Amino acid sequence: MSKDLLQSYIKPSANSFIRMIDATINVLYKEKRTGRIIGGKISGGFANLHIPENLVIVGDIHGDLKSFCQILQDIDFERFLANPNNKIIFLGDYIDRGSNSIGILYIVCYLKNNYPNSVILMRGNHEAPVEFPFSSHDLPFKIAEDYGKELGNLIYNDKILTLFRLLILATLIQNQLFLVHGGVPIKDRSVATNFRRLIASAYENHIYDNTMQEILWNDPRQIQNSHNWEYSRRGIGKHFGMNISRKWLRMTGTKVIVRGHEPCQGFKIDHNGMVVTLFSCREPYPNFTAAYISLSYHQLQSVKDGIDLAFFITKI
Ligand SMILES: [Mn+2]
Repeated sequence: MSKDLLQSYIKPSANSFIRMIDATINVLYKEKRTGRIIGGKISGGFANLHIPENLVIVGDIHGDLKSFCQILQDIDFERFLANPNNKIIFLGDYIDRGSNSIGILYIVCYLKNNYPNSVILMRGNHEAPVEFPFSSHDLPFKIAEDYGKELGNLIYNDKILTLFRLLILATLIQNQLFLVHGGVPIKDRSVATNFRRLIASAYENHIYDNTMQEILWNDPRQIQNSHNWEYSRRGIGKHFGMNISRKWLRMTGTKVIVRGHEPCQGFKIDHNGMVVTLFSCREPYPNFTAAYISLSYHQLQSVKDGIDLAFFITKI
């Protein structure tokens, strides 16, 4: 990506920012209405994909434009995304903490608009609905700073919150990967036969059902108690143990749960290789490392656990 191009993304004018978000909202509405994406299906908040020709996964970005552009450059994104059988999947947490949330939002919208079949935008806890308050959500203030209070309110409340509602909550890549931002929900009764429906409608049900909240906030831990979960120290969401990971892998017929949500040295492996955490920013977390996953159809097909998958992680 050229420097000039990059500069123009850093501070889009209010008009071009609004136009870009509106266009993305339309693309996402259409995707949900038709259920169609090349190489898979979309059903509400659930994306079901065949193994793509090439796959890139990006974890938490948190407004870190430098790491983000490095990843796009590394994968030669224009060539990569021009093939609709390739997929780049973002695990969410595009915004907050770093210095360039607006620029990142603008670029990910640009990518979804221009390459709708090659890009999956998932929802992180920083893209949560207003019913889930949490600290360090600085985007609304940054927007008011850049565009003024009145216009800023309109951009955030009418445009950005609508965009967030349309993001994907979980992506299944057939036989291989199950992707979420935070973790798998702890619930187990009657989930087995209809986990697709549970996730597809998790946003619509989020006021009285915890599925969405847990997908966005949960973390994998070693749990000693018999239910294999405990409340999270984050104050929202839960810690899930190895048995719950095993259950979800069996239910979804996949081999690894891939998630973001926790800073680490690029990646970490939990639950004996059943869970891989990927982290893709550095600016707001200078003591940690940014990384991304990149692999081909045949490479992904050969992955049997998180230890195999880690072989395809590049630190930047
Ligand atoms: Mn997160």
